[in-house]
Amino acid sequence: MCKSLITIFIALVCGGNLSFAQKKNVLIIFVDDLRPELNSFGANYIHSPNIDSLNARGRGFNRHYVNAPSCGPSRYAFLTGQYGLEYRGESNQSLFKRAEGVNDENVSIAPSMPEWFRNNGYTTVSVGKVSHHPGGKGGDNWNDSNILEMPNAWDKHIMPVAEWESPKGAMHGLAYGKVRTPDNRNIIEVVDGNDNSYPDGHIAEEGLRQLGELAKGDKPFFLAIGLIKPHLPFGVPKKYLDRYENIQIPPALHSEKPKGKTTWHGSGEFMNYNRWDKDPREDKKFELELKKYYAACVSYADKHVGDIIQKLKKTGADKNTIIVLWGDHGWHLGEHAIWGKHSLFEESLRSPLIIYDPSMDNKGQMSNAIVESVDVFPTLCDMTTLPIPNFTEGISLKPLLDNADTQGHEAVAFISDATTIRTDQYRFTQHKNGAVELYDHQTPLAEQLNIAERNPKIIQQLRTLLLSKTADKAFIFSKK
Ligand SMILES: [Ca+2]
Repeated sequence: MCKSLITIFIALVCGGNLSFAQKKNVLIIFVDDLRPELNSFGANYIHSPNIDSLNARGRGFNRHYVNAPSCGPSRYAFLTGQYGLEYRGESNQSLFKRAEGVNDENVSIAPSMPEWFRNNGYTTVSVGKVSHHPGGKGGDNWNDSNILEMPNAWDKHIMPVAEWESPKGAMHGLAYGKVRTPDNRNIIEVVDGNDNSYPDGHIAEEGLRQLGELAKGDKPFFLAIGLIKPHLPFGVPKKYLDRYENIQIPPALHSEKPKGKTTWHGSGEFMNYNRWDKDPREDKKFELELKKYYAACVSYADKHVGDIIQKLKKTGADKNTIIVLWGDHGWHLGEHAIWGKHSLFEESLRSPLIIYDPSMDNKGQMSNAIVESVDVFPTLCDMTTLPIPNFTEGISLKPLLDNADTQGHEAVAFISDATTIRTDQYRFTQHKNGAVELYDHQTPLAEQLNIAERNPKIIQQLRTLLLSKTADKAFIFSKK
């Protein structure tokens, strides 16, 4: 009796509904290393009908920036609503480092987004690569149940490893269970097989299974499904590559290596693959071939996005489910002579974000406002009428969902030895060694011309803004 009264009281406080079942469900689809290389984001040579269809029904954010240009720290920011500057230098270990604090009763760590939803009556499930390690476990093969990346976050966190045998093996898996090794690491691969030739087929299937079960439950659900492609290696079933056989893919718009101190790097992650001694920075034919493989991997991921959304519709839960699609960072396909991510240029930081709510107005209108990944946590709380936590560093995007013309705000991002802020007009980057970069996006050369030297006043203003947005943590650089 007493318990049911408390339940009703909590339900009333949490938004006026009489039961949790009336809360909107949340379905988040993570796509690894997906830059806005999508038809509806302007890359008209890409076949991405399912993501485009979601975009046409929801709100696409044309200037969404991640808070770090690498998988681990970017997912940290998205999943906690905090920049995570205190973990800079931890790179893909940042959520594990946070978990050490969560597991220490003498340390107070704010709940993550899934934990917040779980504490507020949601069933939370992750499938695939949601946090950095697919399945969310540590250890040598990323399958040690005693080492969790996000303690308390999930009711279930699943990684179907199929014939790859472990989450670590599946992460960079080649076709049919082959695991990437120093001797077996071709950068591109094509097989005449079905969708399950690569791990994403299995992740999507498990995602559909979980979706079916969750839709039957009496609690609202928070389901995150993380696809691994188009992450390297660019391996893909042939039918997706065939789509690009007669398609002209344009070369990189600006492929020159930048002068002076920047966050340019030599693309070690990429160059480490077997490339048959070819370098796309010098070999135009190879450049275009790689871009086709990236495109094919996007189409392969898009197919799974379509299956997940179809399944949601079949369950009937679509009428009460918010859908988010998020790329965990951008990717240079040769721009600034970089192949990969990890820089603080636009190409590494800009990624697709789409938010769909069945009840929203002005569907399909793209927002051109600057927004950042830490905004998603407060936004989803706002949309589901959960309390908006006071510890997130983001801002609810609900006003932008209500009206696509609403203004955004500056976006912060960092790597271990530099921090950047993007405003409507500028990108300002401060390096640990004191060097600065300033780019004016209202000029044609944009990030190809560093104008820092003749604009000390603008730099001072942007530095102050950056410090205020990060509670002064922007320039606490790692000791590495
Ligand atoms: Ca990634």
